[in-house]
Amino acid sequence: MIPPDHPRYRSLVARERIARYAGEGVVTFEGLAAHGRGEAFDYLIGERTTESALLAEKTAAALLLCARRPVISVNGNTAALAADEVARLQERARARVEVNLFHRSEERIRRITRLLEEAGVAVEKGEAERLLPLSHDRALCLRQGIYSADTVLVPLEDGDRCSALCSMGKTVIAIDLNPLSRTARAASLTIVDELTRALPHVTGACTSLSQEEALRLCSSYDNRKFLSGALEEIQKRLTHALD
Ligand code: PTJ
Repeated sequence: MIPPDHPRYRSLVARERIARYAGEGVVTFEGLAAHGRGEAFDYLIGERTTESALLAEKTAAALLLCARRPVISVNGNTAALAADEVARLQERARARVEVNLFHRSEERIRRITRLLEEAGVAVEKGEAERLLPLSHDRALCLRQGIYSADTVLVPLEDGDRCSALCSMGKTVIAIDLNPLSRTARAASLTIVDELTRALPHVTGACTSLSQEEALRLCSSYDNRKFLSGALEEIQKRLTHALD
């Protein structure tokens, strides 16, 4: 039982969830390592949504609203930490949700699908085909899902698939606390924020953005600015760490 007044409450709750779902085979051991890397970068950006990340979150909402076929790609960590938020975003963004795994097994797909459905997510199903230009199992996806999407939201991604999706002409929105990762640099738009803080902001903006503002954001964003915004934030915090 983690006391809510603990200064690191959110982080400890997230750890507890990710460890519990690792025990249930939803999250992999590699997913635990990825979570730890995320925590380290979150510390560096001050465990809060920066101004630059908030603008990226609004821009992500605009891209989803302006898309013809938006798809949210969900892996083990995302399902464990944010199944409810994925359900809310799916509804507001009218997006399809597909489970796509790096460490793929039919058993994990089933478990993650069940967890998402219990949270109210409508999950795409069917026979996955090797449709992405990749040599590992992340090439497997659904024809009516990720393959046909024009815009894909990929939380906690690996760089290879992000590049593959971009090379297919898709708009790729990544959520990644590490602004230096290959994913962050390859994506069309990167949200450098923690997943469970980022998703509610994207969902909220899906409701509040006017069509005019959404179109303006879609046509004027520059991912390098979001990445340099995050790096400047980290630099500032490191410079003043002992003040
Ligand atoms: O469930 P699977 O089999 O698809 O595997 C999922 C993982 C996450 C293991 C897989 O995609 C992977 O290996 O990812 P990477 O290459 O380690 O990248 C994950 C990135 O997400 C890292 O750059 C982390 O900093 C970042 N990250 C981790 N936790 C969070 C995060 N970013 C935002 N919010 C988090 N909670």
